[in-house]
Amino acid sequence: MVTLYDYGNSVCCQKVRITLRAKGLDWNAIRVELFTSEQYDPEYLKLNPKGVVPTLVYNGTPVIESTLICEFLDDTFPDPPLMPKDPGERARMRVWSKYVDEGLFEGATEISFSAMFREKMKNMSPALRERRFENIGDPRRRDRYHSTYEAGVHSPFVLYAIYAYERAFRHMEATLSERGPWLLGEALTLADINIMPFVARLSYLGLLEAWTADRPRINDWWARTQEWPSFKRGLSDLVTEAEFADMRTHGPTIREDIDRLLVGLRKG
Ligand SMILES: N[C@@H](CCC(=O)N[C@@H](CS)C(=O)NCC(=O)O)C(=O)O
Repeated sequence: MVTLYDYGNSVCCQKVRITLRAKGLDWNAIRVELFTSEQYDPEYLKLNPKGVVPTLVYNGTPVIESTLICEFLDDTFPDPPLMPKDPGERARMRVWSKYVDEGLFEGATEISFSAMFREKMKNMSPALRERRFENIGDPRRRDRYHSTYEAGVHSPFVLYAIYAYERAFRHMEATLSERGPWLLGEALTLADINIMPFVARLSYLGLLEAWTADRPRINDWWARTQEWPSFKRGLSDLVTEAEFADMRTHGPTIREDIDRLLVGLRKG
């Protein structure tokens, strides 16, 4: 029995849900309300000491960290395989999870925060807002949230986010031109699944073009991704109309700033 502690429009949960769908698995979903800080409930912290989603529980064993959860699912349910057997190819696959874990995750959060969640948080009571900033006392995370809350798109964390996407997309375009149609070649792997929610988020915010206007191979990859049934069933079908509308409305408000910052970054 697979249980997933989940939150609808969370990029990390989306990775896991796509993988579950690709494996043909059903799961029991338990929604953790991030905006009312249910992730800090002491019982939940026993499963996930970081106080974040997702957490997967399989036969009583909790597994945390979305990248590790996806690999765990592939090890536990080998059909169809989503990781190459060859160690060199496997290392190549993990380069893409590194991009996510060392830049794109924070990047997607900061860009979404500056465009959208920031507005939502302005309407919270100060006590609830502070509690959300605090997380479980992680000072780096608190400073990052504070910075983007105060300065919006002018926070240095948004600049780091834009750079993280630029670096990953530069490599992605070059890789797809050498091997495609997927990141490791013929077979769709966890490399692609890892990246999917992060491209989807920019696209739904109406911002993807800022990076990909002159990157046709990423656009082809994204078009193929949107047609893949496991992507639809694990991600796009589960985003609510209200969430789509929020992203569509708020994303474009930071487009000019993103363009300006990208120009600066590309000049070096
Ligand atoms: N590296 C972790 C990151 C998990 C994470 O931070 N998840 C976000 C949602 S995408 C979360 O739970 N945030 C809680 C919060 O914002 O307080 C993973 O990949 O699982």
